[in-house]
Amino acid sequence: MRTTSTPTHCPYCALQCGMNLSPLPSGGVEVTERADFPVNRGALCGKGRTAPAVLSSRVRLTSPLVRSEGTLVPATWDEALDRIAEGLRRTRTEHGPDACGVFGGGGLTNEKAYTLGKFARIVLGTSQIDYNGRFCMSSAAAAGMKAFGLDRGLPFPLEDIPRTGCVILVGSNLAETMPPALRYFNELRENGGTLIVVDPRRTRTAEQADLHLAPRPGTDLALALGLLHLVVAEGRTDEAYIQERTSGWEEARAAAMAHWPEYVERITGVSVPQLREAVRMFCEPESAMVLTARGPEQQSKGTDTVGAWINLCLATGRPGRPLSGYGCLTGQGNGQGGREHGQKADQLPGYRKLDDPEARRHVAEVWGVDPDSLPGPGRSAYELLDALGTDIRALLLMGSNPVVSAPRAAHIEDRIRSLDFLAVCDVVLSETAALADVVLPVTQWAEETGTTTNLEGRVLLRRQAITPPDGVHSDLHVLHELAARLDVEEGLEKGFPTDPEEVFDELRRASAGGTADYSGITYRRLAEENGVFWPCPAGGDGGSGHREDASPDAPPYAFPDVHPGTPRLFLDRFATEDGRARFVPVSHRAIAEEPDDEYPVLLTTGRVVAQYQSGAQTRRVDELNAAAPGPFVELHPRLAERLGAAEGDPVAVVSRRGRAVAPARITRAIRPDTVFMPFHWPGEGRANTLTNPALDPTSCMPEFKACAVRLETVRD
Ligand SMILES: Nc1nc2c(c(=O)[nH]1)N[C@H]1C(S)=C(S)[C@@H](COP(=O)(O)OP(=O)(O)OC[C@H]3O[C@@H](n4cnc5c(=O)[nH]c(N)nc54)[C@H](O)[C@@H]3O)O[C@H]1N2
Ligand SMILES: Nc1nc2c(c(=O)[nH]1)N[C@H]1C(S)=C(S)[C@@H](COP(=O)(O)OP(=O)(O)OC[C@H]3O[C@@H](n4cnc5c(=O)[nH]c(N)nc54)[C@H](O)[C@@H]3O)O[C@H]1N2
Ligand code: SF4
Ligand SMILES: [Mo]
Repeated sequence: MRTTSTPTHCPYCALQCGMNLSPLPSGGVEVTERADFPVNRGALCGKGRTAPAVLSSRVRLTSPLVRSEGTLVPATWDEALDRIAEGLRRTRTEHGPDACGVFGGGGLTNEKAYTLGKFARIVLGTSQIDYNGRFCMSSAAAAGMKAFGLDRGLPFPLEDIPRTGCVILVGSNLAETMPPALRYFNELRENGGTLIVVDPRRTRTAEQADLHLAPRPGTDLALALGLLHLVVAEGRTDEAYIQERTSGWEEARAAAMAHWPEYVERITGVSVPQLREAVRMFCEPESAMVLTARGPEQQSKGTDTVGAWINLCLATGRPGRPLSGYGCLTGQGNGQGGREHGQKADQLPGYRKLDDPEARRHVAEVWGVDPDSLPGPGRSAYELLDALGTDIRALLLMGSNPVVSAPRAAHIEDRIRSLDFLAVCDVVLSETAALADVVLPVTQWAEETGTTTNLEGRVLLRRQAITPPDGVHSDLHVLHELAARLDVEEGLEKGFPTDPEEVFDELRRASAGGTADYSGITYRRLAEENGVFWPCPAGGDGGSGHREDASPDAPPYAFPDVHPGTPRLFLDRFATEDGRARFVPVSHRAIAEEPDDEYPVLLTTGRVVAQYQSGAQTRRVDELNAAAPGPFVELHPRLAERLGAAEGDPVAVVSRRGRAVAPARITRAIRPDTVFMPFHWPGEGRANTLTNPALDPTSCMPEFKACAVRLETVRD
């Protein structure tokens, strides 16, 4: 047992707040303030503060479980691993490698995400791997790639926010989803800058804003086009910047000019004077930013929607200028790194493309395999889950709880139940793990070391602070053991080390020369520098952080050839071939499922401060349950009155996918045509029973943020 306090990071969201963990004499661990980490300077939200509760063996798994006569019963690790190897081997023999699916998560460390992708491609030989990040930032990622040739959540550190002139925060409720980040926006306003929040609800975040625009859900694309129209009409474009640093303006301009402010007002419900005011606030200061989160992104046109907000930034000369530009607030703890190193269907490490011959050659060489043996791109997350029990017969799941979090969840639950074989690695018995044939209990954040990449693109070292309980092993151990058991080739497991630093060193080589180049980053640097921003190519020292010839006590990284990392992107050029950012010509289109007589109300979904995601972890923490005990339906008094529902009455929300019931929460903070449900709970109040899996054609993001429903009162 360690006795000193260990500096590390929160297990939950993309802010990756720094914290110190100190072992308690009575067992367990206590969170104390870690002021040296700049992102949160010691501040934590309630989830981070109470995270140690999930380390307790009262709520977490400490033994493998295998299904026997219908129920899950404890088993040894050898039995459980053998069962998984057998399930996967049989599926592969009977139905071919693509009948084995793999589903990962954006909460997994870089080392795990990298190893999971490698395991799928070279042990299982399957193309069928994707992860929950597809449900998260994929639309912003796709739009960023199109426009800038590179996708990194924020192209600048959070510390730039207080010094910019104006921020438009689109569909982010960060007062609840990243509370310590609110400080940056408060400082912005103290410094005379302004904040515009775009959200159909008057959230705690919107309450902080100088201007709150409350569009109808699913209409952000029209809103952004309307703003761009006004920018052009009022002569506020930055022509010199457009000339020098962009391409494609004419088409994008023409598309925007078709979106008259009055037309946009009709679509969005945001008045023309408000549109004009937003344009004035955004264009007058020398610097300004647009930041998006899930509101505009989780739409069946999320990629075009983010593209429209980027167009607005480009037309006004923001990206690649000091204290300015477009950024996406990523979501999960490793939402950024999790999408860079190969657990995504179309991707190889270093943000390389799986269908790029040069990328395949490079990565195959690092892996010691023939490039032609690597499978091609597979299906996106929803498509993969939808294929379970049909073409995909066995699934290995690590780091997600789709029974609660996937769109059209009742259908996905059925698909999962129809699998021949399901193995889940988790820290708790999630709703999805409860359906598995084998469940493996894995180590968690405080019990293991690994790296994550936060929303700023800052790679961080999460350090082990305590010894894991008996009976628990790491995800890396699981993949090592499965590689040994699936022995497609003698000794293959040697390519699956269990030491995270060894994995990271291989990841560095695999990412070298790629878009997300980590080759110059070492554990040692991460420990000493409080994180390093990618891209960070290896310097003349080969990336070890030290020259061979340097004396052991020479100051580290004092060498000019050690790359300092890249806190700010695009200052000289964009990552496109010609160095120019690309406008995308986009036009408004409707959501996939407009309300009609039968389903006249819009449902949107999201989060509350005290619960995290599918709730698998936070629903096991008393203090958080006390603050957020269960689901609810947020609705406007006018809608409640028409329905005949009073505060707290059970309300049924019915969509073409199913029916959910939760108590009414009546508030003027929401548009009268819209209801909101948080998605953290399973069972009767599961919001995802209702949601529409209509996918964005580019990013394959489902439309979590808008579908048609009707409301009914519930009589008992
Ligand atoms: N407490 C808590 N914090 C979290 C998480 C959590 O589960 N709980 N999850 C983490 C993760 S993975 C993520 S992705 C982030 C998400 O962080 P956010 O994006 O801030 O979270 P959401 O609540 O999903 O959505 C934000 C807002 O979008 C609004 N919205 C709904 N529809 C629309 C629309 O059509 N247009 C616009 N402009 N806005 C709309 C909602 O009203 C909501 O207030 O949070 C991270 N932090
Ligand atoms: N309606 C609606 N649905 C949504 C959204 C929405 O806004 N509205 N948002 C979507 C978004 S943005 C996201 S990110 C998804 C998230 O939804 P999920 O993918 O379900 O995410 P989590 O609930 O975080 O699930 C992570 C699981 O992994 C486990 N776990 C944690 N750490 C580890 C680890 O190190 N190893 C292993 N093996 N397991 C671990 C946790 O206990 C938990 O069971 O939900 C999506 N679903
Ligand atoms: S804001 Fe995010 S990273 Fe920070 S303590 Fe809360 S959940 Fe953890
Ligand atoms: Mo997310």
